[in-house]
Amino acid sequence: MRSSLLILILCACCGCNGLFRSRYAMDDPKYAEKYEDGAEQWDVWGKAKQALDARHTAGLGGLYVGGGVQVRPESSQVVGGGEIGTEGYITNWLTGRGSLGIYGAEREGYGGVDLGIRVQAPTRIAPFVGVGTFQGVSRTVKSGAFNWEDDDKDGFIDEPGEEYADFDGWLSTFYPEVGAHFWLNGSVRITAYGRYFMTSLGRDLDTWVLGGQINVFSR
Ligand SMILES: [Ca+2]
Ligand SMILES: [Ca+2]
Repeated sequence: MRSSLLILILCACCGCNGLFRSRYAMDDPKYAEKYEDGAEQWDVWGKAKQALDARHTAGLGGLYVGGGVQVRPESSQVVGGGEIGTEGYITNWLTGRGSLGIYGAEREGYGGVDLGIRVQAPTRIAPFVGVGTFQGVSRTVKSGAFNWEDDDKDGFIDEPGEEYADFDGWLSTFYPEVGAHFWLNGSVRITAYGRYFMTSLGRDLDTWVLGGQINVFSR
């Protein structure tokens, strides 16, 4: 984070163009209005302010796609998935978001609705903390070898290796979240996050979900 800030400030000083140009969000009307007359070439602090300022974000809203994986050192299965949702800036430091997501592995999975809020710095590189909840259904594969039923409908009852998929009902999770955003320009933002999933199935199943998302905002 510190090195990224240094790069931004260095680029601001050098007036370099491209990804790290000092007036990065000129495609946003409010930002463009504010910095229509850019800082003078050797106005280092003026350039740095332009390069870091994201106070114009209040009122922005838009769609995002994202995805992540569960970090479970004790399991060889990788549970991963994706989501599509919408996020909006209530103020320039507070966003609300909601999405539909589905995550799975070969033998398990879950899908549902994700809702959350984030408190973030109104800056181009924006660390944030948040809280959220995921509500949905989960599915696991269980052994059907000892229940006197032909679970897989293959004409044999309780044959070796017989299994069936079971929906466990509602999976309800709550999570705190930490992460950081980076604005590519005035409308596109990329994000990396970590969420500590605490599920209704017990503390033994708590996991970290590491993920990312890309948002496209407009007014
Ligand atoms: Ca059976
Ligand atoms: Ca069977």
